[in-house]
Amino acid sequence: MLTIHGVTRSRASRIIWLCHELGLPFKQVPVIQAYRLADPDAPDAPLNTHSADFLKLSPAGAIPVIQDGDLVLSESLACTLHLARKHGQPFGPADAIEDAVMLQWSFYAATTIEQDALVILFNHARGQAQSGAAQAAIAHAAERLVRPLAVLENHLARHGHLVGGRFTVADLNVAEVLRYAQGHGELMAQFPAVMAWLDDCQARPAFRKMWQERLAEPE
Ligand SMILES: N[C@@H](CCC(=O)N[C@@H](CS)C(=O)NCC(=O)O)C(=O)O
Repeated sequence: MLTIHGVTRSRASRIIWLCHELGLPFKQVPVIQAYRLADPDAPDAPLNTHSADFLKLSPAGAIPVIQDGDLVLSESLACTLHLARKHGQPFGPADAIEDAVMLQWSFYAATTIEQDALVILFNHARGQAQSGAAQAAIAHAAERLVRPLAVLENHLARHGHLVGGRFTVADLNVAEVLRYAQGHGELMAQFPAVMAWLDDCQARPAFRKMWQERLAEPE
């Protein structure tokens, strides 16, 4: 059986959402981020990204990691792309061309959107951006996101989905990255097709199941 190492309040959410879409059973090992613990190195600390046993699987010390048979794989987007490809349509590629375009959008999200979206998420989380520095960081990140969001807007307004006219792993990967910026209402409102698509992605029963599980975990 597939094993997912990582709590749901992490990028493991991406893999869990896909497993729910696929109806794929998995075992979850709730490795938690070390930075969320007061003393991750204490002998009685829960299994975390500093734990020696986990570092054997993930030298980078980051969740999520999956074990799928003999394969040990890190990088959340590589994990979803692997599982989608393995299980095929509708979430995975129909052919090499769809596969390439799914990679393209996933890399686009990881390299062009994720960092700035995280700045928005973390600065909102830290005291609702009341400090001037937090507000400046959010404004700068939002400005940088206008260009990739315009690219998405243009594509989604014409095609409805990222690849193949259906919901695929590419939509899932990009939606999960963009979720970090979703709290910036002013930014998102400039891109109605992106907002409608994101709403549709997050209305899917598999997303909602993952989200309920995530909310059930301690903050
Ligand atoms: N690019 C990696 C990023 C992995 C990552 O940074 N994971 C965070 C949690 S979402 C983590 O494990 N942080 C561990 C720590 O800082 O202790 C991926 O997509 O899997």
